[in-house]
This record gives sequence, C-alpha cells and structure tokens, in this order.
Amino acid sequence: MTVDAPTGIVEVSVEVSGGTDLPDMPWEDRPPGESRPLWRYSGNPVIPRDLLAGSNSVFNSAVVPFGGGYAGVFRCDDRTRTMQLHRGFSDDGLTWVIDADPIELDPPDAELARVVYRYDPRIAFIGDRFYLTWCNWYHGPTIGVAWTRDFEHFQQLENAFLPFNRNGVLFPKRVGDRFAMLSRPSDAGHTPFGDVFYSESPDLTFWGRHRHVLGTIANSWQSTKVGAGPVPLETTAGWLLVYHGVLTSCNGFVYSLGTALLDRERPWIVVARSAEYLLSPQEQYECVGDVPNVVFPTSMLCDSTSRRLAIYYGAADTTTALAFGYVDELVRFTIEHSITP
Ligand code: BMA
Repeated sequence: MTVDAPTGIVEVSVEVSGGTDLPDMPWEDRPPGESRPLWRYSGNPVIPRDLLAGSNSVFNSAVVPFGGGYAGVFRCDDRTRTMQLHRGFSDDGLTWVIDADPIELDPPDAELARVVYRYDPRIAFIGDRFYLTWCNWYHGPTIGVAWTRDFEHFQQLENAFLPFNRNGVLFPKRVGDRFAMLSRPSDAGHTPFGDVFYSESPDLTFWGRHRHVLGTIANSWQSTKVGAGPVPLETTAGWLLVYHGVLTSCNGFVYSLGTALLDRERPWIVVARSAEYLLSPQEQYECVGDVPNVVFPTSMLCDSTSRRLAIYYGAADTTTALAFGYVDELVRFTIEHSITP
C-alpha cells in the first residue's frame, strides 16, 4: 500500500488467497450517479423466499466458486420455521438450483447428531477443501464446523466453542501455522450485545489464544453488537473484513454493513474501520420482511484480476440479495473513513 501525500489517495493492491480468477462472476457496473463504494444489483433480491417449494425464506447464505460455476450452502427456513442448511449450485451465481432436502452431515459421534437448527453458514476454502461453519444448536447456539470437497459429503467436526456463540467465520488460510476463526460470543436469545473475537486452532478441534477484535461504538450504526460477515479477504493493506453492525432503534434492531482492515499477521489488531456504514436497510426488500431492517452479509466473491467484488447478503431475514464493488475502493474507503478502532 502506498499513500500519495499531496492528494491523500491510498493505492492498494490486492492479493486473493488461492488466486481466484472469476471473469464471469455476477457483476453489474456502478450505476450512473452512484459514488459510494457498494451498489446493489438491479435484479435484487437474487434469490426469492420461495425458490424452494417448501421454503419460508432463503437468506444469510454462503457462495463459493466451484467446478467452473458456483456452489452454495443456503439458510432455508421451512414452513414450520425450522432453520436448515441446503446445498445449491449455479452456473452464473445468479440463478440457483437448491436441493429440496437439507444437507445431511456426517457427525463425529452420536452426541453431535441431533439437529435442532442450523443457520447462517459461511464457507472458507483452505488447502484442498471447503470448510463450512454455521450457527449450530448444542444446548443453545454455538459454532458448527464441517468440511467437504464435493458438496455431497460433509464431514462434521467438533463444535468450535461452548455455547453461546454465533457468526463463526474462518480465515481462508492458516495464520502462522494455525487455523483462525472470528466469532461473536452471545446469549441464548437475540443478544443485545456482542463483540468480535479471534481464536486459533492447530487442528480445527481445539481452539484457544482468544483475542478481542472489534467492539461496539456508541451512538452509531454499530452501537449494539457487531459480527463478522463473509470470510475475510487478504489484501496488501490487511485482511478486508465485511461485517454487520447493529443499532437498537425505538422499533428494534437495525442491521447494517461495514468494513474493517485487520493486520495480516496478527488479525486481532484493527488497522482501520469505517465510521460510516457502506450499506444499510433502505430498499423495500431490506426494510420489509420476516425481520425488518436487516442487511446481513455472509459471503463474497472476488475476481483477482479485475478486483471486482460481489457480496451476498440476507435481506430482512427473507431473501438473498447482492451488492457489488471493487476491493481497492472498499479498502480505500475503510482507510479514508476510519475511526480510531
Ligand atoms: C441474528 C441472526 C441472523 C439474523 C439477524 C437479524 O441474530 O439470527 O440470522 O439475520 O439476527 O434477525
């Protein structure tokens, strides 16, 4: 990263872990007159609530490049309002075929075989396989972990943490020689608090070296709680973290999207953090739904050549929407609009 002193313009160059080349990723150019670093897909919501015949809602989902197209693990709440994970595939990241049946995991033992709910998946490609993390019931919400190579067989591992915890998000490569995860310790309910913490593991089973990363900021869009969104993206300016921040209005929680840069070697150190949100619930499909006023980012595609980004986010806990931007602009915005962490 270089800073041009006279203009204050920050030049960044991006290094995408795994060197993903996605020339045909979902994309729409910035609309005329739009100056902010993220803009919404004109076809939003990209996945309607009833894409599955039996679904109440499809949202807060994880999408990754897979086999020349895309694969995803989707949060599909059914009409009993049970929260489940379903696999899906797409050629273009826009039109999806989602399995009618929930994913069956291969649990490590009978103790972890009971499924009460599974929701808010994230997927990180590390080494030679995809690692799925999600909010898993085990006497309350905690972080489930599984891996797959083909999106057919999913080998479940131990839950990462004790209950209660949510928003477990793996880094896409080891930090030092350990796996690394962000999470947000919580309560058993709707949690009127929440900071992002960092943890490390040599084997994805035993987690420790817990460090505080992001707290809330009073009198702002992120004053009640914050939680990691998509898997962080490695750039020369640091790990680009897209996250959700929540404020409590007189009418309940409002979920918005912001960005932070974390130190590459010590990701619990915040290098920069945007004072302003980059996306907040303003469109009808974000303001009206099963839970109004929610934009909840959970996955991000990045083309290493064009540095285009496509961010999938849940809208009003009902549908799945897309926003676009450029990595360099998000990094620059985060630095230029940074508050003291
Ligand atoms: C959080 C999670 C998310 C949801 C959000 C807004 O606590 O339950 O799945 O999108 O609340 O309801």
